[in-house]
Amino acid sequence: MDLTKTENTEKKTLKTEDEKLKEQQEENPEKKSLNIPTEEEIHDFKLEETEEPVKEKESIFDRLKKGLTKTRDSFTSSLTNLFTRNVKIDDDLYDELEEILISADIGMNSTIEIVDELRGEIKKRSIKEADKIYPVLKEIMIKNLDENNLNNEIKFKKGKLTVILVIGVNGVGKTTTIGKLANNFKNEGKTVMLAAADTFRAAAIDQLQEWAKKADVELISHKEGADPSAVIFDAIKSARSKDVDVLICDTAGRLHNKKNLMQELDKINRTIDTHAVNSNRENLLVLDATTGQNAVSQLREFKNVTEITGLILTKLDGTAKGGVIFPLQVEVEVPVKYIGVGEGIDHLQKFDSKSFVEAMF
Ligand SMILES: Nc1nc2c(ncn2[C@@H]2O[C@H](COP(=O)(O)OP(=O)(O)OP(=O)(O)O)[C@@H](O)[C@H]2O)c(=O)[nH]1
Ligand SMILES: [Mg+2]
Repeated sequence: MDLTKTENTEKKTLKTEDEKLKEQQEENPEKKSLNIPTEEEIHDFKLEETEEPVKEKESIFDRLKKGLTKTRDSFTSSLTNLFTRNVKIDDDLYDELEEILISADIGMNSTIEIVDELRGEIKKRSIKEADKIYPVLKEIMIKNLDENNLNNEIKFKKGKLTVILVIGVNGVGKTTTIGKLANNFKNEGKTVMLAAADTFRAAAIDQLQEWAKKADVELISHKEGADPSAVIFDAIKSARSKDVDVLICDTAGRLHNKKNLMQELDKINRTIDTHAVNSNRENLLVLDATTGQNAVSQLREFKNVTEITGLILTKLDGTAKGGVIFPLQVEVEVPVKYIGVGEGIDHLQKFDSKSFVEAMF
């Protein structure tokens, strides 16, 4: 299969979607609906979160908001419509609410959970008017993500090597995300090394080399067709001798049901376990948010065959409906650690449930 071709087509599609979104926004600036956060709220939130320059952070949040425009527009207008059209809070209203949540990719089980909790809260708080439901719903959604998101930091220990293995199916954004992660960690003052363990084709090694150059970090690579475990073995040795803080390993795109590729992954895992004894381990699964419920199946399938310590959800600047984060995190219970909001080196952010739900509404 010509993977380069697949990438190019995907890139084109995404670009077009991006352009479409831009056009839509120009035609329909700042759609007003209930509870869309004000600029001040966004600003305050960002200030709490980090001490980095506010301008850049705002622009990343805006990018996520813009990416989720499609979801937000149909989601919030359907919700507003539902809550203003109905005066009475009854089963029909809850049924319709379930449909709206499911259409935002929230998934059946998470939707049922959210709506059940909402029913309870509405009763407990003696809310009688439908138009008071909206903020309670948002509160519950944030809480649900938060509860399952307590442990979404990558834990670094001073003086200890952290090895991050990045896996996922073809074209989800593994290599791009590694470039962004390298840049992020480097900006945090860590020393970073990359291992080009996608030896499937030369272009994959060159692509990672480009990212290494952009992020200004070292890369360990072998030739096309080499054993990925051998690349990782060398990289661990080199990282150890140079006191590197983080080693991030790229891997070839693979499906959980391709036996030989899964055996290769086993071997990679064993190589890290054996030769990076005492290191911090992370196995991050990259998922493309535009694939909706398919991303949930990918997580379940990968989780059955290998350990996954966290997720990175990419392409949230495209046509993705962000709701997929609920089944991933709440049902399968794997924390989303980072989200990708573009193709640039700065377009990765730590996942934060509050700003995510704010961007969705
Ligand atoms: N819009 C957008 N595009 C992204 C994002 N992350 C990755 N991409 C694009 O997705 C395409 C595939 O990215 P890669 O990083 O090559 O994906 P991969 O998983 O390494 O692919 P394989 O190595 O072929 O399995 C590229 O065109 C990237 O620019 C993102 O967050 N947003
Ligand atoms: Mg790749």
